[in-house]
Amino acid sequence: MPSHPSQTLPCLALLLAGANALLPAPAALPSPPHASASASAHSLPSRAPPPRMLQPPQGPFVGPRTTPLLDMVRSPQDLKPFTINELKQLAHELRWETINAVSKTGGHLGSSLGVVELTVALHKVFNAPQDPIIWDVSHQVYPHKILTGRRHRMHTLRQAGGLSGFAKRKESEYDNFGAGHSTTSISAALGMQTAFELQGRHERHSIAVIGDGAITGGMAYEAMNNAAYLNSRVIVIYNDNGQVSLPTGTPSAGGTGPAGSLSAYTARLIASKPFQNFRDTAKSINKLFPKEIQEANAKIDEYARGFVSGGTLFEELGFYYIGPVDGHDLDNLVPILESVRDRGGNQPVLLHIKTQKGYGYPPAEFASDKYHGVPKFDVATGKKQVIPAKTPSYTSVFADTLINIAATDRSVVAITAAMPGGTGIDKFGRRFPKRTFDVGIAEQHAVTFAAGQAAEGLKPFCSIYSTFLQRAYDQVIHDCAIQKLPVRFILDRAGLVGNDGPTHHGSFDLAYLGCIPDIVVCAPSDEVELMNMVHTVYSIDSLPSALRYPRGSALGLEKLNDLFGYELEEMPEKGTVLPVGKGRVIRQARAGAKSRVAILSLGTRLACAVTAARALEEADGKVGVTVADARWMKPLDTELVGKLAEEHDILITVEEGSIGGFGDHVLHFLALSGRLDEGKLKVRPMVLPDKYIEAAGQGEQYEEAGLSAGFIENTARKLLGKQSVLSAPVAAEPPTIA
Ligand SMILES: Cc1ncc(C[n+]2csc(CCOP(=O)(O)OP(=O)(O)O)c2C)c(N)n1
Repeated sequence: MPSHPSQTLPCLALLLAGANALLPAPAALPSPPHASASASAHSLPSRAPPPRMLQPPQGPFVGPRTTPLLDMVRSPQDLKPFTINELKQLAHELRWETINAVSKTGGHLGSSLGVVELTVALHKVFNAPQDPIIWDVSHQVYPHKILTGRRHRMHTLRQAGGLSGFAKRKESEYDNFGAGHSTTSISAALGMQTAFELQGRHERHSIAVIGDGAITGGMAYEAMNNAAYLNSRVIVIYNDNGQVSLPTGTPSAGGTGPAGSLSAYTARLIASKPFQNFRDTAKSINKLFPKEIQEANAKIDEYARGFVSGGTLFEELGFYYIGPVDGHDLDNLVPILESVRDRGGNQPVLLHIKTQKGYGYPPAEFASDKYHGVPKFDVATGKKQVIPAKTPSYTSVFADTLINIAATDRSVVAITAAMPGGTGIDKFGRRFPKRTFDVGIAEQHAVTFAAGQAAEGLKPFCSIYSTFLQRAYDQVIHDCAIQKLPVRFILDRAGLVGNDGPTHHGSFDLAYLGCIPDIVVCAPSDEVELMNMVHTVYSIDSLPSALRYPRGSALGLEKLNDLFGYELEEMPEKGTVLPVGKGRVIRQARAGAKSRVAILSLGTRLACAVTAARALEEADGKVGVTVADARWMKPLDTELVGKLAEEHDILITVEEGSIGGFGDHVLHFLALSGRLDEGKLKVRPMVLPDKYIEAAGQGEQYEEAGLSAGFIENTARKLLGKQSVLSAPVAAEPPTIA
């Protein structure tokens, strides 16, 4: 085993000097490492090359009945004495433990299964948490959680009060850096390594594990560039599994190939004819060495590939590149990681491993989305427990509307940053492949790319989750708004998102967009309004515009007719262009009411506002409640706001966003226009509370945030001097900074 690659590697390096001349021409992708078609009790996944699965694999899929080795691991210290064979058995038990746990909670399965061996190897070789292991995105940390003392809590994964679905510093000392958004790991690891070096803790190692998706983000290159400049000994493990973008999110979504050219590039580095010839030569030269060195070199055979492809991008960035290595092969992975750990010198290292997403669980391997994110499922059959939605999602209403518009206008293009399934852009892409751009996990680039397209006369719809657009804030201002370039931002998942928790809530877009001059910001209250607003932003050619809507299902005909007074027999086929900056009144306060309340809502909380209004009027014949839908935050319908303020005693604003958003724009206008001067009008903005709302069901989160119908009703009751109908008084408490 090469305990000191600083001795063995230079031998090989010398041998291979000049190898760059033999750089292989790009070749076909080698077949990925593969699991057994079905796993039986106590059997390890076979390493035999797989037959390509054309038919769904047949179960039953069963894991080991007992987990003797996993039972011994309370912390990573417990697995240190394990032999490689024992580590393989541990990985097998860990894989099935992960499958069983996620089958009961739902979660990110495919990515976790792909890194089981890597997780075991890292905890064997490195000394976490003193050696921080930083998982990029950290959706693949379930095996890490199980090995680091959280096995007994896996049944609470992503549930209220339970384990987070991501790495979280406050959850465990082994989660050295939290995440949820991608491409932060190398910067964080470099920062930590720099701290160790400054503090004289030279024995420590910082390791970033980053996928071929996450490495499409620009920050990775900023960090790598800086790492070499700093002569840092940071370690980067590049987990290359060939899935960059997420085909998840819509039931019809198919698989998506890599959106980045890097993944394809690294795949081509391997297995070309000249390369194979070269390796044979290298092997025969190797035979001239003493036996121990031969063995060491054989163990790190994969190193040779790195030398052959000496001109790789990573080496240009100043990294010592090793790979590609089979990331499921513990026989190689452990000694290679030991070599990386024990190396001398002051150079950052990048170890390139090839893995298979969903590895070891045939239904996940077979599925086009590799079970990236799954609901609860039956382990034996792989069948997911999907409760069919009765109404379409807002995402699909958007996608269908955009498809209709694009059918008549060839200048309409759609952009996604690695989220084709989640944003509905996959659907658009199937219809208009040439007008669809998946740019990888590169939100900043997506926005400026769209700005460039707009500058040359295209009509870009740039669909990015609200939370991920945070990444591209300056691009929205500097590249779009200042230049008045008409990019249409479609912000999906605006508001509370449920089990992904705080890193994924779309809480801030109203606040961060509202303060930018020269941008239009709107939020539909229902699916008909969404259709109308897609048509409206399509028609806005003089400014950028942003349209935000939440995760989840639309209301459906029955509720639309009942709550909002529509008289629809079926959904309209297409939307109409709305007047920009004009809201609408949904219901008027009952005539002759003694106490008059106005609820002004922006977005889909409107349904709750109507429910609350009905309850208030029903409970007291002297109370009248008007409900209005603001539709636009920018430009604000000041005429409507002014009228509501003048004709009511109480004005409550409701939105699914943080402080600083719609309610503040209303208050600002009321204050500046003097409508608060006499002190008669009682105003209450209902916004998300000033804290991070933890993972839970979306419904539970609305309750916690105080944005359900009951809370709206209660806020009005309090202002009317009536008794609370809820145990918690009102949502609109002043924000505090803890
Ligand atoms: C900034 C940002 N944009 C988008 C996402 C959504 N997202 C989560 S995982 C993922 C793909 C990650 O691919 P990769 O890094 O290769 O990991 P894998 O799931 O393939 O193991 C994406 C796009 C995100 N988490 N962060």
